Amino acid sequence: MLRVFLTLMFLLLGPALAGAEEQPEATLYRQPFCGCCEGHAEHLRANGFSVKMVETKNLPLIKKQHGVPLEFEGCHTILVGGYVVEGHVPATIIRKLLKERPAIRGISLPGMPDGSPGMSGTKKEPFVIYELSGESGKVYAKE
Ligand SMILES: [Cu+2]
Repeated sequence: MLRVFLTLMFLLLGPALAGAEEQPEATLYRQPFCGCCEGHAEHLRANGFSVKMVETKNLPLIKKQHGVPLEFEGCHTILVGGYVVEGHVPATIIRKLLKERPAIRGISLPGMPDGSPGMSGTKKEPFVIYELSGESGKVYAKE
């Protein structure tokens, strides 16, 4: 009987646990009416993230609270897995961050580069994603 119970628990919980790992929960803070923020949220959802959108009229405060320096500000701020992700960072890089779990506050793709997820236009050069850490200007990844 115990064995049956354990097998059942495994069957019930196994997929749920795996699912939690594969579908990171992200909270995206944006200014009202930001269209490209919506575009980035759609990109993340299409890549298996669950995204909660929060509108705020005081985005600079959110950035300040999570230690995003002025020069690394993007157009919206995402909290995911204990990290802050600033701007239009591609989902693959966020997954890399969540997998590697480096000892940094987060990452940023400053500005709004053409062709980045959620942005229109065509990509002209590799996106440079910076670390948000004590070492200012350290590159986390290029995509
Ligand atoms: Cu944007």
